[in-house]
Amino acid sequence: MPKVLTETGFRISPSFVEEENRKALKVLEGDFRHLGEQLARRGTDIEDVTRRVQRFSVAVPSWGVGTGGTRFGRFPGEGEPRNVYEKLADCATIHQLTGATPRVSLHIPWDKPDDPKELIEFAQAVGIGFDAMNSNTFQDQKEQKLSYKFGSLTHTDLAVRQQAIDHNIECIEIGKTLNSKALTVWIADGGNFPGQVHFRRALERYIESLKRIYDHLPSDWRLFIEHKLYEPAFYSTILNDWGTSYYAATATGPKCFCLVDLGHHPPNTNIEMIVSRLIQFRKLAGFHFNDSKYGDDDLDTGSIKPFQLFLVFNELVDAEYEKVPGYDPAYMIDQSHNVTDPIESLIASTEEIQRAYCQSLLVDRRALNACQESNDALMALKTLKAAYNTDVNPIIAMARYRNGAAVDPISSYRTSGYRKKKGKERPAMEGSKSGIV
Ligand SMILES: [Mn+2]
Repeated sequence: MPKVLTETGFRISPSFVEEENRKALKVLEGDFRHLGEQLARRGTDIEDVTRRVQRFSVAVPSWGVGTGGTRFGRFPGEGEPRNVYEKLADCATIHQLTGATPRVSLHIPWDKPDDPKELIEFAQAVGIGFDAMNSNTFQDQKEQKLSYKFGSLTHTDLAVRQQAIDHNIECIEIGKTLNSKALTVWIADGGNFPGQVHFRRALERYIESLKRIYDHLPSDWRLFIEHKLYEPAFYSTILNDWGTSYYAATATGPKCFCLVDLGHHPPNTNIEMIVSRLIQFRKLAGFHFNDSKYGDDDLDTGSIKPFQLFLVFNELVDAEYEKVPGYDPAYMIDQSHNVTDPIESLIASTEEIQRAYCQSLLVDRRALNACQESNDALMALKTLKAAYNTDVNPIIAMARYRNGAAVDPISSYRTSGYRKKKGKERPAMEGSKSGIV
């Protein structure tokens, strides 16, 4: 057993979860049976849907278990994780209770391990694996020679670009030891003033840099890029929309794909249509889930626009249903938790993602296709709404139970006293903070 395991302290015992579940099971079984009868009348087998929900998973970000912040500041929470091991311990707790988050996405250098072997042993001991690696060239590090103030992969100075390329290659090297299979390139390059950046030349430099990173990609890895309308640059960003992202991914190579982050578009954008386009063009990498009212708010998934989330999943499930070749989306939550316990927010968000997926599985696709072919607009919407308006809580709870997780994860989490215990175990350290962009 790795030495650090004993240092991360309290864990919720499996017998505690079992006892909590025992109390909730009778009511759940009744609700599940009732919903099963309803769905059977619609020709849907609840057992089949439940099995598919059981198999569904989403990655959690290591930076999501600390309290985030805004440009105004940050209000640290009790018992926040202070290092990568404590972050993994919190992520493992989320997986223990949801049964749906078996992988963690690391951000380098925030999570750079001193000893990758020890980190793997620890992860295995707490039952968690590693998702995509995330690079960071949006802030300067202590030992760093050159500054990213005016860009990284698109910088006018070749030496700065090379430094950023080298950092991304280092992320791949660390990821190889952790059995990760993807690199997400985080890019903050852009301009705050008209005239500051030559748009065409900057994009050329970006794609050239991306190709140099791509050259180092292992054969079974994928490279993810992500468009974003604005922020941190407020006038122009290098990958400002999905079209530019699609072009850059295509120019870079067949293993380069486009991520969609729900908060990276102008308000009222038809994001489900962007998803459909990227699926059609075989370039959808997957998702960064969160929710948005105005911009990249990083609010909890499903808290603002649950119908939009359902419509996005409707496209994803449709691609599954039609067996689009090469379709293999990577799902990750990318949120900033400012006023809630991050563990509770990540549990609740996981549940909302499962809900949208489950509702999409209930769409009668033959009926929908018939409506589309006969131009019956009203019944097409009603077909979608029949699925969306179904209360699928019993399926999600049963999927959790059958996966050995908690029937009511937030209730069990609160009853366990996890946060209070971590508050005692993890006194705040000078300089410990969670970054989020
Ligand atoms: Mn994102």
